[in-house]
Amino acid sequence: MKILVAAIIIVLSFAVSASASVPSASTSTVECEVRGPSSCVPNSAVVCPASDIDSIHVTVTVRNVYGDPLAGKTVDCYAIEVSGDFCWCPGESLQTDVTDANGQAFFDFTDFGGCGNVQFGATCEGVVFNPCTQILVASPDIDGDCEVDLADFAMFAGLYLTTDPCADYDCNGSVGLSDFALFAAHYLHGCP
Ligand SMILES: [Ca+2]
Ligand SMILES: [Ca+2]
Repeated sequence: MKILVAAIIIVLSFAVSASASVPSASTSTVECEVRGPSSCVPNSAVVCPASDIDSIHVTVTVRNVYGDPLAGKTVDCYAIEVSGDFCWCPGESLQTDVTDANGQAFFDFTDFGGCGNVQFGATCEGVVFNPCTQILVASPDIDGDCEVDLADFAMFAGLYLTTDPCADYDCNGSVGLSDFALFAAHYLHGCP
């Protein structure tokens, strides 16, 4: 009997210590924040493949089932295209980092183009976390091929004086001269 009890205690304590180091999808979080100079921040983002407008900062906090932060965990963070067409510069759509003492890893998604809705998700040791809320993204690379070129200019011209968010780079509700100024400033930009 004593041996059985001892065995049960050992098994239970092993199970507790094992789950204490296992990431939990129910307590871990993925939070996205738009940062940068455009007037669309913080509600939406304007990006350029040359990474010289806004960026989306993602904070992943890894916790175990008890809610304790887990340090030293390798996190994969990736873009999820919800709608629209996007282009990601090499190494941009999937990034890897290790959590710090607070169980946090940080990622910045900057070098991409296209228009539509994206969100960002993360996995850690095979556990898939809930992605952050969707973010509307616009870019002078309107067609999402990582080059701001003549094809994008033709699309911009077609959207001029409309209310299309894909070319409303200052988020004032319409596509006008100020949006064209931004488009022109990023003409011929591509991946770094
Ligand atoms: Ca393009
Ligand atoms: Ca505008």
